[in-house]
Amino acid sequence: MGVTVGTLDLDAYVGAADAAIRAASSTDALDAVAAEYLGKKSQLALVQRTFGSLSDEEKRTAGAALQQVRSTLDGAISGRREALAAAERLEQLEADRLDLTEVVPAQVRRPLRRGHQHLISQTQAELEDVFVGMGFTVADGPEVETDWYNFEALNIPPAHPARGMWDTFYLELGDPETVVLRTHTSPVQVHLMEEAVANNTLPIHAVMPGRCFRRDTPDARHLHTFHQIEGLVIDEGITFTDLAGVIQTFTTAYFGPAMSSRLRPAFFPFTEPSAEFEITCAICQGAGCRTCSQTGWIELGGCGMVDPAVLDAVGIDATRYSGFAFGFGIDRCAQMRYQIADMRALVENDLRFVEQF
Ligand code: FA5
Repeated sequence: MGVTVGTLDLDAYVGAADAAIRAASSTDALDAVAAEYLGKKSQLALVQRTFGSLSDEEKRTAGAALQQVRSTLDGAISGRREALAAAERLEQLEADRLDLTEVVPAQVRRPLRRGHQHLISQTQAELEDVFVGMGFTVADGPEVETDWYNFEALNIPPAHPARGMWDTFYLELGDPETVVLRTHTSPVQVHLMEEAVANNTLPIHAVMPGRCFRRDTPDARHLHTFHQIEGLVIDEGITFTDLAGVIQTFTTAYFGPAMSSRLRPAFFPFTEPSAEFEITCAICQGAGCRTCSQTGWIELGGCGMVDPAVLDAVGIDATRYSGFAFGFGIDRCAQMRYQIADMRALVENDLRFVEQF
């Protein structure tokens, strides 16, 4: 027979509480069980309040028995609480686990914001494709050049007035004014010719796209960092007609047949004769505007027959070989094809502009 205090059978009370503690399936449910069996309104607390009518001896015995019940149930509750808390932590961990193999259903998936190539890169790729289609190879060269490659090997000696055509950024490397950010892609011609001579791989039919740098003040059709695509053909029996034909083919492929163009005599120290290639300004259709400085024409590039002095400088036999070269602005081509009134828009990184192309 168990101990009874007042009307409360303590063994039965502990048994019922134990069963409820074990049945509690969450820490919240366990809190409720604890309140029911040990809280202020529990039967245990109610019995305690009747102690006033007991003798001192009875009080001591009953008090000790109730204390025993309390500590038994406290122990059971905290044991159960630990087990439940551990299980809940595990559940949370499981829920938080990142499943890298998970396939998110299409209707839940957020659309990917996929970037795309900048218009200048697209234009470069498109121009390369046109030339590859004509049998040219694509070559690359350094953006930092020595004075020799950027100027001297191209028949532009130190005091030559033509140096003024290219406002140069000099680097503080080596002797003063000997290392430059290339002002045009023409020095890549020199690298290719040297390689072809060294490896005995003439003829050359190549284009060389890349970045160029000049101390130009940016305006509607100039940037300080821009892009050119250089072309070089060195072979036997090459004439100016071949040059004109190549320019005609590539500009028609890029701009379409409706574009009107002209070749104007010009001067470059490394070509003779030399010309500038111009097209009708696409912004004003030739009427004259701010972009073309009211001329109605936009220069896309320079070209000419490779000067025999340049062939001599790299050791190519000018009595056997001849060639032509050209250098066109890639940014300028894109500007005219997409009728961009101010070239600076290409590099200002305004997404509303860039995303149109
Ligand atoms: C040259 O750079 C010569 N190397 C071209 C050449 C190559 C002539 C081979 C003969 C044989 P020019 O400085 O004119 O030439 O530049 C050629 C083209 O590059 C220009 O017509 C223009 O389209 C582009 N360009 C030049 N400077 C800038 C600039 N600051 N910003 C944007 N485009 C430019």
